[in-house]
Amino acid sequence: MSEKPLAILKSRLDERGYDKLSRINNGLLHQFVADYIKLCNPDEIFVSTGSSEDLEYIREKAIKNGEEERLSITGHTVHFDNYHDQGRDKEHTGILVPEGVELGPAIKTKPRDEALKEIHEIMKGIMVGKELYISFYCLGPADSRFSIPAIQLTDSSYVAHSENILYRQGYGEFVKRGPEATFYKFVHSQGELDGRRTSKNLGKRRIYIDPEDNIVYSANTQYGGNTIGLKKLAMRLAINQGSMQGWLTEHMLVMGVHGPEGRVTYFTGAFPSLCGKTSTAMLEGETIVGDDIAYLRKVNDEVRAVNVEKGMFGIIQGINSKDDPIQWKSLHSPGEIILSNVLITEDENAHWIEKDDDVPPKGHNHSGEWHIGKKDEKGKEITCSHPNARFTIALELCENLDPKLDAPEGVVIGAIVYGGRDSDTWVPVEEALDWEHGIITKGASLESETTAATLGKEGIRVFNPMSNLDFLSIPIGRYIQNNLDFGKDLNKTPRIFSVNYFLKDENANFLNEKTDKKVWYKWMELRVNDGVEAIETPTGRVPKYGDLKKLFGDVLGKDYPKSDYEEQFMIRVPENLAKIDRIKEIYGTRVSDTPQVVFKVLEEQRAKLLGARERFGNYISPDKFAR
Ligand code: SPV
Ligand code: MN
Repeated sequence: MSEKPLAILKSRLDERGYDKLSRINNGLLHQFVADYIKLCNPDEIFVSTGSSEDLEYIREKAIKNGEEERLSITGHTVHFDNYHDQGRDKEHTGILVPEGVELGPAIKTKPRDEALKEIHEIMKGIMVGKELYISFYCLGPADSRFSIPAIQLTDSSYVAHSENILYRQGYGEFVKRGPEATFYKFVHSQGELDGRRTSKNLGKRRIYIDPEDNIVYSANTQYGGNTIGLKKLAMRLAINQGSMQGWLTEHMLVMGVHGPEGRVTYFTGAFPSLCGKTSTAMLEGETIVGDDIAYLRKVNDEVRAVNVEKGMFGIIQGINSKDDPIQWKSLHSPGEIILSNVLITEDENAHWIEKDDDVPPKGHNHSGEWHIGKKDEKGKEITCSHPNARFTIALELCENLDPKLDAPEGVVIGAIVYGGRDSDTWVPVEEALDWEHGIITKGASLESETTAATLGKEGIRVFNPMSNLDFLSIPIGRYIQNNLDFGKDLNKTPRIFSVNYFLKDENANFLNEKTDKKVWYKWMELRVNDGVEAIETPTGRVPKYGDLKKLFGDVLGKDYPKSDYEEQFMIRVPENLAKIDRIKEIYGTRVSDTPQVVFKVLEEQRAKLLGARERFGNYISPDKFAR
């Protein structure tokens, strides 16, 4: 007979560690931990209950073992990933599917049996000479119907430290739920390290998601998007679970937008990586609930959302004192912050792309010792920080934190926003005609020019429905249908909007300043509360010039000339028609289970655009549609 899990744990853990694990009355949990201790074979094991003492232990270990270095500001540290491990590895990330299951050509899958064999082979003995950290978390607020407990095994103190900043501790939930607990499981190993303490065997980098067992495996990588189990890895498990249970897991920020007389309307917003999601969630004057992942449920015929996380793993590129004053302040105040892949100078200060002040001439960064002009092995100039360099911070350190972060029932959602990197098609802000129109022509039609958040070439327009394509673990058509169904039978359906922060003129200059988005959110808040009228165009409802002019004055103290409005909000018929062609082509060829209504709604939009072109030409001022 095989050894009992508790006996294995007793033989491998010290007394305190064993005590902590055996206090959780859950045989499946013990079995899981015992299995992976046996397989990975760490030298030491530390169990964290999330007590301040345990959190301190992990923080200190990250410094002692060289995964992080202290910086000049108290509490700040820096971590480096391998030069070639700076983004999510889409190529080697796969959903494990049993024989006969198809998720369609746009979702990366691996045959389950084969992949399990491969990853177990890779992980055999992978933690020899290392310490294993075992931590417990709760995805979502404590005592909430939204929430899911999770356990992480990792040999990286940086990963455990990051999770302690980003997620709510869950040891108590495990103890409380006992044998009832169903939970997500994450096993990560950074594998062998090089002299700079970064993962060495990138050829064997693998991230495998197994929805059948709710386990995710990650090996030979350190970059957060590949390793922080609770983040994008858990998201794939939750999308699958939500699909079976009638709720949604979305790549969305959650924020409170503050209207007149103290009114707060909660928004969610989906944006692909590096498209302004965190800076939107951190807009001055509004309050943040979350910046990356939300669970949405229908409760009493309303849409409610919680932030799965309690911290941010945000992009640091471009943060400066003018455009991002709140983040700027947090990044210059003492507190627990991990920076990753930025430039560190001799006096232990951090610098990043487009920070205030000049780039220091030298320092060390994700490429090792660095100086201005340094080139990599392909002759490409290495920027001072990586474009996907990040900061990890608890939301409680942000002065704009919304008081409802931990509300077990979440917040009622009044609006859902979709936006991507789009230089020439969508207007800066537009309301969908209704739920179905919004889900199809905005969410399901989202495209974005690629960025540094994933490995590969930047600047190519790609299809990214709801900005969630990278994380889907169910067929795209089913996911779109789930979204369509979600809006049915509601008391007050959230309004759906699109935004475009990246519209350019013919000389490739941005048509808007970064801070203009403050106005778009105030306008949307008024729309949700019937405080302002709009103009119905073939693509949706756009603001009236006078309303924006007033808001630009009130919110930004800025004039808003009519010529700016005309240029930004003209309906670009050829570009919109071309987009419909692209999207229809994708849903016709790369998605095998597209709901028919997608084609119908896109065709209706095409017909409206063609009708408008007949009357007014290719580029049409919104005023032409005003009644
Ligand atoms: C994103 O890229 O969307 C992120 C960071 O939020 S990652 O953890 O890499 O997914
Ligand atoms: Mn994200």
